[in-house]
Amino acid sequence: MANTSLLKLEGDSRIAAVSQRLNLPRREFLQFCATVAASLGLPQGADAAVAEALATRKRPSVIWLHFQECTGCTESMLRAEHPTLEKLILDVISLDYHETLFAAAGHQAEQARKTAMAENKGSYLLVIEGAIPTRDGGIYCKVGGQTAIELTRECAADAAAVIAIGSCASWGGMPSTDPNPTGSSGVAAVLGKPVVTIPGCPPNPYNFLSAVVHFLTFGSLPPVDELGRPRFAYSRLIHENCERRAHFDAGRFVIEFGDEGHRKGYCLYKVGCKGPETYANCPSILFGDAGAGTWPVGCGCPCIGCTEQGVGFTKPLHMLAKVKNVEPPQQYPRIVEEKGIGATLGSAAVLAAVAGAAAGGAAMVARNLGLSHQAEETKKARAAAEKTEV
Ligand code: FSX
Ligand code: SF4
Ligand code: F3S
Repeated sequence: MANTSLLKLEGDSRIAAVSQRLNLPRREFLQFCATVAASLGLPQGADAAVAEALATRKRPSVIWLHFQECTGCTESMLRAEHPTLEKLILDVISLDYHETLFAAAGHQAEQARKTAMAENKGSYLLVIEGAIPTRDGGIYCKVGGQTAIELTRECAADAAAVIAIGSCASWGGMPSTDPNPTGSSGVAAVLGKPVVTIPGCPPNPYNFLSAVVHFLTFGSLPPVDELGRPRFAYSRLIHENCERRAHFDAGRFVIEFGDEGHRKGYCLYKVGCKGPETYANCPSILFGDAGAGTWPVGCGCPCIGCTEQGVGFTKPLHMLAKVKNVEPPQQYPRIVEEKGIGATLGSAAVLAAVAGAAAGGAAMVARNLGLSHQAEETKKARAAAEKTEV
C-alpha cells in the first residue's frame, strides 16, 4: 500500500531543498528515508518523520576516535552508496573530528576536537572505532600524547551518547583474542557503563546510519539489548533469516568447499558457518551495496560470527556452530522426514534441543551432524540431496 504521508512530502519545499543540497533526486531521498525507517522497525508513517528530521534538524556534531583497529569500519562506511558517506557527512551529521578523513593534522586536528567538544557540550555524538589497550597503563595506543583510555574518558564526559562502532570497540574484537598482549577492551568496559554497540568486523554501515538517523529524528539512540546492540539489527540470529535455511532444514549441506552442494548453494553449517549462534541482520540488509546475495553466506562463505563475542575470531572454522534455535522460520516448510539422511540429522537436532539441557543438546547435535563427515554418510547425503533436487 502506498504511504501517503511520504508521498505528500515529495512536493514539500524543505525536501526539495535537502535533495538539491545532497544532489539526490527527491524520490531517492525519500526512498532512503523509507528504507531507514523500515530497517529501524518503525511503524508506518515514521518514514515521513525521518524525512522531515533529516530535512530540518540541526546536524549533530560527531567526534570519531580511532584506536586499535584496521580502519575497516570507516572503509565500509565510505563504500555505502545510498547515499554516500560523503553526502551524509556534509548533510546529515557534522563530522567535526575524524582522524582518517581529516585534512587537518597534529595540533590543528586536536584543536578542532576540543573546539567541537566545547561548542557542542552535552549534545555531540561520540563514535569510537577500535579496541582500547588497557595493559601497562594503556601505553600501546596514544594520540596527541594521550592514551586511548584518557581520550575515551575525556570525550565521553560531555557526549550526548556514545557509539562503539565495530567489534573491536564493542568488546575488544580481533585484537582481544588470546593472548591479548595489549589488554584490548571494549568501550563499555573502559567507561564502566553501557554504550550503544554496533558490532561487526566491519559492521554494516547502514546499521550505524540508521542509529544516527534515529538519534536525529527522536533525540535518542534506538533501543538496545543487554549487550548494547540496537534491537532493530541484532535481535535475530543470522540462521533465522538466511537464504540457505531451507537447505539446513532439509538436510542439504555443503560437505567440502567446491563440492556439488557448494555449487548448488546448500547450507554451509558443516563447513563451519556460525550463523546459528550469531545475532545480526546481514541476510536482511546485505552488505557492500553490490546487489542481491552480497553478504558472506550469500557468496558461499560461512559466517565467522564477526559480530559475536566468543564466536568471531575465537571459534575456528572447523568447529560446528552451537545451534541456538532450530525452529524453522514460518516462511519455510517444516522439516520433512522423507527428505533422507539430512532430514534425519535435522530431526536429531530438533530432538536434542527439545530434550532440554542446552549444553548436552548442543553436544548431541554436534556429534550427530559431525557423523556425516564420514565418507559413507557423505555419499548417502549426496544421493538423498539429488533425490530431492528434482
Ligand atoms: Fe577493522 Fe574497525 Fe574490524 Fe575492528 O572494524 S573491520 S578490525 S571491527 O574496529 O576497523
Ligand atoms: Fe545459513 Fe549458515 Fe544457517 Fe546454513 S548454518 S542456514 S548457511 S546461517
Ligand atoms: Fe559477519 Fe557473519 Fe555477517 S561473518 S558480516 S556476522 S554473515
